[in-house]
Amino acid sequence: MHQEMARRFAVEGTPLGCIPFGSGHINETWLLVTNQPHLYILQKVNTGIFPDADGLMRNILLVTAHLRKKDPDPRHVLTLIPTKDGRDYILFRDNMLWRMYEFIPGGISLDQAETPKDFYQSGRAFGLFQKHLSDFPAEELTEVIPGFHNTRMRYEAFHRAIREDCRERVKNVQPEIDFLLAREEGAGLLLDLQQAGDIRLRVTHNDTKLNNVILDEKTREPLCVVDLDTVMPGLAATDFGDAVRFGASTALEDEQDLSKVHLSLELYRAFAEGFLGSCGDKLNQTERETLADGSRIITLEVGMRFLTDYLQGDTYFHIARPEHNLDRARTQLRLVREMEEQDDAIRRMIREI
Ligand code: ADP
Ligand code: GN1
Ligand code: MG
Repeated sequence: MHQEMARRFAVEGTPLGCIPFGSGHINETWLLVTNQPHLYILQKVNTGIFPDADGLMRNILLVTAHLRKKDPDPRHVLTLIPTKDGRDYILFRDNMLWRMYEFIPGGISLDQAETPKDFYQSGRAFGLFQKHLSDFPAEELTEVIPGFHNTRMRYEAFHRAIREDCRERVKNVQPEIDFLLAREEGAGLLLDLQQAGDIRLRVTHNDTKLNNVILDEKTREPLCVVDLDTVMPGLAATDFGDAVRFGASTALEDEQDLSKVHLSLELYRAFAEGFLGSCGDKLNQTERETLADGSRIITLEVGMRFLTDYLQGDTYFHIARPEHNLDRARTQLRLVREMEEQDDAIRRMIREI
């Protein structure tokens, strides 16, 4: 199927083959090789998760056009490859979304920072992304997944999964459930501040994992922010926090040996310096003061989403082993605990920066 789809796009040269690519949990991604040096990224977007394919692609077209005005370097912004009949993407049988991007040459995408500098650079990339979109009218974007980072709604889904217990897995994870339930009350903090008008909706990325940034493989400078499917109105603290949850851990997101999983304040600081250095002047005082809350709350939320998916039989995130989502949930809860323990130090550090 993907070979057939690849042939429908207006690529240079003749497609030779597709190689599965990247470590995303949602879409299917291939590197398309042709008989020319030019490479492409082919993706089948998960329309079970993103049912509004047109709205999603419209967001990406709007946002990339805006970013290109700020920085015309082709390696710095994703570029869609049109189909041979001049469309921006293929909606096959009304529900299968296929698209192609220029491959960003000379870049790397990391699941773990090799040095704090790498993570600092990813902070710069997401900070610049935020800054460049700070004058984009957020209301023009479709909310592709309503309530994507509405932690209260995520709690409701979690409660439902526990009640239904369709795979009879609740009995395996009572300590993890208790951990999450004990923190439900504080989880709406950012939502309350937003409702009160103290922090505002901005155009945010909403999935700021380190592997969603391409760094130059030689200089390790930021090249391009990718994975724009979830770009929509959101909160700066969430973008900041999601990056830290993934990248400031001393282990991979799915590490099974929890003794290896710690929050590194050195990495946290590196990201915060990069991020705030690029967009700190665009944020108001409350936004800056709630960055630490953002990292704790989003880590809690993602841990809960992994556990919810485990309880529901692993229908959302791609898994490679039976308890993969449970392993992921456990690393996140471990990080939440350490964020709580180090809360004072984290706040002090952010204030210093
Ligand atoms: P998912 O939603 O499944 O995470 P992504 O859009 O993030 O899908 O793509 C998966 C991975 O493919 C990314 O993490 C990145 O490493 C790589 N990738 C995506 N687009 C490009 C691109 N245009 N050039 C180079 N690598 C890319
Ligand atoms: C998913 O697509 P990917 O792998 O970059 C998920 C994020 C989670 C992340 C956890 C659309 O991101 O919200 O934080 O996994 N994306 C979606 O690793 O749900
Ligand atoms: Mg991704």
